[in-house]
This record gives sequence, C-alpha cells and structure tokens, in this order.
Amino acid sequence: MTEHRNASIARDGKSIILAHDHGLEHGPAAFEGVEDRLDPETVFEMATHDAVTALAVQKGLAEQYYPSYDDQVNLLAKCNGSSSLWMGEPYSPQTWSVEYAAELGADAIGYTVYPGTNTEPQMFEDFQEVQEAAREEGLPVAMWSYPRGQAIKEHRKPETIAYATRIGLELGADLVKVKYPRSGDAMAHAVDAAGAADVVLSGGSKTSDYEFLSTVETAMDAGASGLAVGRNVWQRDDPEGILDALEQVVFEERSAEDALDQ
Ligand code: FBP
Repeated sequence: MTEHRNASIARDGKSIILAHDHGLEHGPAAFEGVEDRLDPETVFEMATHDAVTALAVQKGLAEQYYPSYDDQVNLLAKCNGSSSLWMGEPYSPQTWSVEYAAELGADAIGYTVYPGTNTEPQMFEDFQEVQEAAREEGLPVAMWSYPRGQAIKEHRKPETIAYATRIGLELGADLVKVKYPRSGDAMAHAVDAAGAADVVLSGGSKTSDYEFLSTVETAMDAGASGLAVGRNVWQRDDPEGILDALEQVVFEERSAEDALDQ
C-alpha cells in the first residue's frame, strides 16, 4: 500500500494542525487575555499533545524553538505571511525558502494564496516555485486557500470555497485549508471539488466549545481530513481540554456532545 501523501503531518489520514503564525498575521492584539502565550514555548508545549499532528509556524519561531521540540512535534513550515499593518492589495510574500525549512527539519510546507486578488498572478507564480521545491525535498504542501479581492463579496459562499479547494488541487497542493462554508453540504461540495487533495477546515476566531466542536464534527462528516486551527485552541484558558475533545471528534468519530461530556 502506498503511504498517504500527507503522512508526515497526519494520523490515520487525518490532521489536526495547530496554527501559530498569528504574531505575524494579527500581531500582539491576538494575545489579549492570554498574554502568557506571547511566549511561543507555551504553544510548542501545546503541540506536544497527542491530538496535534503538526505545528504551523513562521521561520523565526522554527529557528528559535523547534530545535528543542523536533522529536515531539511535526513542523509545518509556513513559508509566506503578511502583517495586518499592510493596507495594500492582499499579498503574502515568501518569508523563507523550502530548502531552508527542510534544513530546519520541516515535515511539510504551508503557503497562503489569495485567489481573486490583483496579486493572484504573482501568488500563483510564487506558489509554483514553492510547490516544485517541496517536491524536490519530498515534502507535502498545504495551501491556505483564501479567496479575497474585489470580486469576492462573500468569502465563505459555498461556490467560492469549492473554487478555493479546486484551485489547491489544480496548483498541486496535497492539502487545502479553507474557511468553513457555513454548512455540511457546502463542505462536502468543497471536498468533492478538491479531488485527491485533502481538505482541512480553518479554525477561525474563538467561539464556544460546543459551537467550535460541532462545526468540526459537521466538517468531518462532510469528508474533511481534519483542521488547521489556531485561536480556537491557543486562545483558550484550557487548550488541553479542547485538544482532548478535538482528538475524539476528529480521530474517534465521536460527536461534539459526547466529546464534551467526557
Ligand atoms: P485560526 O484558526 O486562528 O483562524 O488560524 C488559522 C489561520 O489560517 C492562521 O494560520 C492565520 O494566521 C489566520 O488564520 C489568518 O486569519 P485571517 O484570515 O482572519 O487573517
């Protein structure tokens, strides 16, 4: 049997990717109320939880902290990013090379693309180089596929999210991360549109335990391969509790209600 293409960041073909690039994408405001998490070590510790199949971070965190965790955590190198200070057309420039990420011990490469923006042609070209470099290194590629720009009036519309997953497949991503298109049917359509590429749900801003877990449950029932989540885990007072519950919903096919009852 051939190995699942995302095996380095998955368990039984499913992934829970803890995303922690918010210091760059959202800035210190994202840490309001959980200031202790400004210390990346706290989040690397969370990523040692059994439920977490990979931790997605930028270069600086990988350089400074990953060496102490490389035998406990799988590294998903988020190789581009932008700050919320930038007010121009959405564009996410490359921040480190695939070769350097591989040198630091990356198990997979992550890259954001904003289809629909005026920078789409540039971002597609950037992604081409990254995807081909990842193939050279034998690393799977996860695309954060986030449609934006003037033509996108509602970025979570079912057709828009299905287009986002399809773009991931077409451009050679192994795993495509998209925002929740608001229903299980729409998620199932997005999974179908992705063909052989895996689709994972993007966590979004923090919600209640039940709301978050039941969205994950619906997405899993619709064929998603897991999730890539940041704020809904590391902004919580009890990240371990939500990871315990997520493990049950994603890997043990339990309902959100059951998982919360434990
Ligand atoms: P969340 O689960 O916190 O939404 O994180 C997932 C993520 O894709 C991060 O990797 C990224 O920093 C953030 O969302 C981007 O969020 P937004 O699209 O709201 O700027």
